[in-house]
Amino acid sequence: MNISCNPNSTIWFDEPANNWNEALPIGNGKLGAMVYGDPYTEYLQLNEDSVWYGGPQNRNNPSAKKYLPKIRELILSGKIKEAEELSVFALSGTPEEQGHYEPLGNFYLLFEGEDEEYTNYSRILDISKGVVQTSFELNGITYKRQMFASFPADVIAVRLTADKPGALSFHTALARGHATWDFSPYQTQMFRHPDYNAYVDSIKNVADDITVMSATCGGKGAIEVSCGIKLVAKGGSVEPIGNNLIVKNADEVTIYLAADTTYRKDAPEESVLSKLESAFAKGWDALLEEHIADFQALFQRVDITLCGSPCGSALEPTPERVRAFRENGKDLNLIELLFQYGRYLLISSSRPGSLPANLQGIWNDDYTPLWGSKFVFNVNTQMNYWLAENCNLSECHIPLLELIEKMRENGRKTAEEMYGCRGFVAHHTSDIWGDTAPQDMCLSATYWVMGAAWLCLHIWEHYLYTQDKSFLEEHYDTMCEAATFLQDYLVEDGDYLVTCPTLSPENEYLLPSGESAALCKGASIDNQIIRELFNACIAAASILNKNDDFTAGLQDTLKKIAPIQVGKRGQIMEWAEEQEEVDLGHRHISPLFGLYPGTQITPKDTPELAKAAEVTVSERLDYGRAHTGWSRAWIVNLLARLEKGDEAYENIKSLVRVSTLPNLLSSYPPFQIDGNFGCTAGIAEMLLQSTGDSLTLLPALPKTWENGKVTGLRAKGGFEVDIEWKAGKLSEAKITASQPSTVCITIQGEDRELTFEKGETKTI
Ligand code: FUC
Repeated sequence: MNISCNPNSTIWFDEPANNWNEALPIGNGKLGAMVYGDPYTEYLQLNEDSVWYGGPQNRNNPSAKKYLPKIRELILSGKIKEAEELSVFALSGTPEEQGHYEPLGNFYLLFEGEDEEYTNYSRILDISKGVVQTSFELNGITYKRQMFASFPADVIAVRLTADKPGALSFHTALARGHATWDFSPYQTQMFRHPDYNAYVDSIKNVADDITVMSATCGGKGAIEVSCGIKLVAKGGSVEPIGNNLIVKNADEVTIYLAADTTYRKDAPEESVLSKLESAFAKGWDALLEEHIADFQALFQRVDITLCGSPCGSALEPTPERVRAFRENGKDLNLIELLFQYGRYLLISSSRPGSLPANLQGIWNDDYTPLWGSKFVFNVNTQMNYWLAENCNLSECHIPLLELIEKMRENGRKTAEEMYGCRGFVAHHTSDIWGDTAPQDMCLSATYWVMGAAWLCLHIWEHYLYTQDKSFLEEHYDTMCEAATFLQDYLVEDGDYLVTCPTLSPENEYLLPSGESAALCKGASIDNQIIRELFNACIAAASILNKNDDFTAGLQDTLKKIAPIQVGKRGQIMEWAEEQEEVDLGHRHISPLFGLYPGTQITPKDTPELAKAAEVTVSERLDYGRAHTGWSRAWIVNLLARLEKGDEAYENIKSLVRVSTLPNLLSSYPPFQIDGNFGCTAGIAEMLLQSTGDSLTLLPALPKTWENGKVTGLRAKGGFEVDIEWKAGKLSEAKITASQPSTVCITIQGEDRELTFEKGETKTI
């Protein structure tokens, strides 16, 4: 198989990974690895998406209902510090932590030899195929390793070859603990592997060619994990000794690796063994062919070409390209690569049947990762899916939509037990059991009840793009239940209904006393989410012919939700009343929810609010933030909606400059995947925007992207769109409608109306 060296689909290094930030990710949605590629110690750091500490629990605070009226009274009468003090005791989860994600383990191939020099080294991830290839020369022999994670077979497959017979001598080691600190040849090490197997139950050779590792994640009713390898050698010998497989003088070796847990399977080891046998029966060539066909069926739906300034060269290793781009910002192939990398990462971390991409997708090497590597709903998890629909990966959205359903039952209990409300609620994070109680004791994040409401907008988005009415019918009640919770949770405050207690994630304001505070009533983002969700429910009801008392109730409530307000500095107000921000450059840009991902602020329909949104974006940037990858990516999407192409591109450059690791993963720091996904979504948003009734082509095209072409983007209303431009002007667009429709097309300021038959393509 040939590996691409296209500058827009290749990430490569001319040396092995020195650390995780240089390793290369592969994944099939559920099972993943970071590939290090050391000639002497090949290292695959492994993950499986259901390897989590803990189990389902009821953490709803039993005192919440009793103290809720008091907390509300304190907030409404301005006694914020007292309300905060009480909320920490009465509203925090009991205990305050949900489960957290853990690594699956480590897989090593330890080669014989004593540190001879190797040459011609390369380690390549071909994102157009989902294959990593390492090659190098040692003692006059060229060695090659290829690996991929197959979705259809649910295995990682590894193939080792050499251009001289009998050249492969190594042993395997499965482990679950801290990664080896020493990649020097094992034969030179006296003390091998401290803490190497700190978190494992057993590692055994269960056959002459199969090793199985078992582990328990920890906590009551803990998840049990099984991970196995099966090794097939051509030539030479394979001998099981201890819990290793010792290969001597083989010509070629293939290894299959599978993993399962009790989260999905009653007998994970049986399942692992059966996957290993099926992969073995199929063989490397057929598996690889099947993998590439499966992967490319998704990946190749969208293509992008940006020209206009000197193009980059894949001949330079990726870190060099990034370094050069930081200085001159010229390599547009790198932008194409970043765009497609987001799509690659979503295909590799979120497939039907897998769990949603967490804060690190699936790739994490820490047993207590930052923020538990959970699902975080005050922007991060949603951002992971901003690209799913417009970048033509609708199926990859499914795991998130399933998690919402998993949270529904728990969310009903939390709503009732903590707040005495109907409907279902989620706070700002969840785990794989769909936990909905508050997480942490963080005043600026924990006591926020808008998680389910925001998430349910993904149901509506999925419908808008796919026009799949049966999907909408199936999930309509879920959206309504999230709305019902809010109907009950809202309290009167003068002429308005407000959420209370709440906060504006994760910003703080100054009280007259000079102290900072976070709790408040009626945060602007809450009002915007309520409007977006209630209007989505009303629209869905009309599509499904469900107009009834329920939607009439939503209409009544909407009349009492405060409009978006403009503050003293000309900015969009973040709180119900004008407050002095503690941090004007805060990374969260919550008050602009209505601009993106929401639909309430647009330059065309609400020019004054759009102007105020610009002020807010500038303030956030001027005061130095947007420093995390995801915050910068949100800014890109906001600027795209404001039709500011050049500024959006400047922020993509900053994302590369400040928040991109050598392996092109986005950095919070540390690695957090939302920045990658948000960046891809933002680039698509710069080229195409849609509402269902309208399509805007090239709404935010930067000057330096003079000529280019994008194919296969999706638009709300069920359209697929190809756009080509020359000298900054549209040259051709091809629009295909999935159903009969009339749509207004805006091309660089000019509107025209087009009517489509089902399946019809029109070229402009
Ligand atoms: C939110 C953010 C943090 C971080 C975390 C995972 O709490 O404010 O910056 O991204 O999620």
